[in-house]
Amino acid sequence: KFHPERKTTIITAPFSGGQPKGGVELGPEYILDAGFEKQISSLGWETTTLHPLESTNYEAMKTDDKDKYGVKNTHIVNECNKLIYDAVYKTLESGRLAITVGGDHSIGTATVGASLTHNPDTCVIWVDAHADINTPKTTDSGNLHGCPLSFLMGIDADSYPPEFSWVPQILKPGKLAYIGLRDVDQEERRILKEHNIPAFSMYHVDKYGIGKVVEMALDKVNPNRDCPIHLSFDVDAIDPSFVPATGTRVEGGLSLREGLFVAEEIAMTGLLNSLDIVETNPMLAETEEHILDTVSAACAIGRCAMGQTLL
Ligand code: NNH
Ligand code: MN
Ligand code: MN
Ligand code: MN
Repeated sequence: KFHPERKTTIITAPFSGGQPKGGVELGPEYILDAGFEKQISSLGWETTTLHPLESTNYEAMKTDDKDKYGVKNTHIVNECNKLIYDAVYKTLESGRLAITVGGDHSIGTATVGASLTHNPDTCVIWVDAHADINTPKTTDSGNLHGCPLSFLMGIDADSYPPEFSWVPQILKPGKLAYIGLRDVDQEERRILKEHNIPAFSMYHVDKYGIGKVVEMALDKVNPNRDCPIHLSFDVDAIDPSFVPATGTRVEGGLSLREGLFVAEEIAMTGLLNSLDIVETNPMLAETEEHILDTVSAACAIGRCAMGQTLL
């Protein structure tokens, strides 16, 4: 429905400053080298690529120290996010579907922010083992990849470093649903409860099955199936036995098929307008096979979301 002309832009976000482990900035390179663009164009999409971080050296400026606000790398996270935001926004305004390939999940601040600025009716499906809704006040780690959703919702806004003032605080609690959660911090649980955010954890996947869970998630955020969808897919939602090369592995995740099914079902709605594939870290692989499995899964998520199954 939203993209009858099938035009998409693949935006690379090789960034690791939202968490302490090196290597996640190599995700886009590995995924593109595996033939991702060709895989998407084979599905009938006209593709182009953007590399908004190409002339920055922010990667080299990464530190592991918390600032006085309790978070790390505030400056570079925001500088990179602003560049990614502009690329996603420009892509959407030109009528193309935006696929952003990360990089760590701190870039969700930019991609979701741009999607919502482009169309405030956009709903967000966040597929992740984690809730990524800590605030500078609640985060233990200080890692900004655990915080993007709070910035977009303006939760605990008085605790934000001034660098975040550019972020549009326009995500409403009724427009966000989670799938795959299994490692949620205590304070994040409180936030989810307080804002009544629908969270389908692995418990719900086991109890109802993935088909019903996706349907329930869409019923919550997109009851009439008429709003654009932003799918933000953290590969750690999938079980580490299928996706080992990622920074925060949590046992008991989605099977590979369940993860791909989420993407397929969203493709079926015809409402996908923007997609993130994040947290692929080839450097955390212990074997060649780990790299291959993880990069293949990341590519497959993209193909499924872009309608491979509909052909
Ligand atoms: N909740 C933890 C934190 O805020 C872990 C976040 N890690 C992730 N998120 N990989 O997707 O640091
Ligand atoms: Mn649009
Ligand atoms: Mn995440
Ligand atoms: Mn995660």
